Amino acid sequence: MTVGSLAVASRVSDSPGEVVQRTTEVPDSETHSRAIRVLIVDDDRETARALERTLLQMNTQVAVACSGPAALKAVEQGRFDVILSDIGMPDMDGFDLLHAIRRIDGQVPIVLLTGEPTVSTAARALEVGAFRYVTKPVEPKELNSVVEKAARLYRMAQVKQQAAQLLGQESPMGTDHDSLNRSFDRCLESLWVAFQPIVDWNGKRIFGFESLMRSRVAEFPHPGAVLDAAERLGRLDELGRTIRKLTASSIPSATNSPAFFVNLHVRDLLDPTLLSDDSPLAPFSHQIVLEVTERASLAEVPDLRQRIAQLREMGFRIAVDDLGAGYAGLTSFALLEPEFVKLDMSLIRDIEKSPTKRKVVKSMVNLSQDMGMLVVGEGVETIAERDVLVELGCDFLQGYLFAKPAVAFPEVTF
Ligand code: G
Ligand code: MN
Repeated sequence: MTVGSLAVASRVSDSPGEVVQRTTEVPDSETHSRAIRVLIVDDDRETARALERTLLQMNTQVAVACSGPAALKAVEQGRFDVILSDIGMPDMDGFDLLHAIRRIDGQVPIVLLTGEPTVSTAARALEVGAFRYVTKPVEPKELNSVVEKAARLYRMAQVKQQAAQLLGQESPMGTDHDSLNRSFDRCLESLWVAFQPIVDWNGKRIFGFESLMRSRVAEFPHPGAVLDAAERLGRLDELGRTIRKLTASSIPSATNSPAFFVNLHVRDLLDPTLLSDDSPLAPFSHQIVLEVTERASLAEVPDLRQRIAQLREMGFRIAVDDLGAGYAGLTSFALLEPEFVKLDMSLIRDIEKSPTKRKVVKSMVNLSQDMGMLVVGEGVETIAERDVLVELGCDFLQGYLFAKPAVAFPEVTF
């Protein structure tokens, strides 16, 4: 089997290692938006052809590789906006290919396809940083939509990088994969967690603390930058485990057994160590509230209900974080049936000046309490905001007014 190079457009070859490229004829009016460059990787030529035919119906430029090594060669030589790869292939499977491509291009979205879907491969695909996991046969509509979304995301990543350069910000995302990995190693080694009190204002006591990850490495000046890098490097698991270990190590030194609120990334829900009995948080599970943000979709977590049920069985409680900031629907509520609800600070800001915000928050507080949930108002910065939230019946409050996140454990003057 020969490993072919990227053939010139419209040349057709049937040799298995060869990469073949075709371009759609695009009417003039559409040429302003550049064709999406897609690489299809599948050892089954029929499938590859079918995918190619579908994609050529949209504004794409398609190359086909019939093996992992041929695909790698193509990625080394050309630029792609999206890579669609089969998982089961003889020379190099889709996961190995994904890892190999990440060494060359840290950002290009990779969609993994499989004819034999299982929960564990789906979980693994997302854990290692695949953009999507799709089951074959793929409906043309779904294929087009996934490819379009992936290409758009890739362009956004590139534009963000350009913006950072323009603004003179040294973006670690612009650096190559290996040096980003090294910076991230340093970041993990020196990572620390800050704690911010969550108060019961009426009872004049600290109810608990939220643990918040903090970086000491200049390339990642804020937690968002750490998360972006972890996502890009496929190292979200390591990050989540580090945060949970650091949080757990502080818990024994707290007095009066407060609750501890720990933020989870959606991908943490796929990490088997979260559910394992010897995880660092497990001994304190009855004190722990796991926060799941409203900002991200939970659609990609297979078995979500079962995972959440298992966490509850272990003693953990669940909070929906950033309520009001995310998706319009109530899917996270329905799926998680949380014990706590955390209202996003955008709803809290200047609430005393906005009758609309007061009405919305009042309804949220009432509905949550009707469902047996406790409500935390986040990001409280002023006395006026505090007083309104107390009046509206918020159970707990958190924000700079009481204490900023700091080393274990900041105090509050009531
Ligand atoms: O998404 P999540 O709610 O977990 O984010 C909490 C973030 O909000 C933390 O980074 C924390 O530092 C920040 N934060 C906490 N209290 C306040 C506040 O009163 N005002 C503002 N602007 N940010 C806050
Ligand atoms: Mn939070």
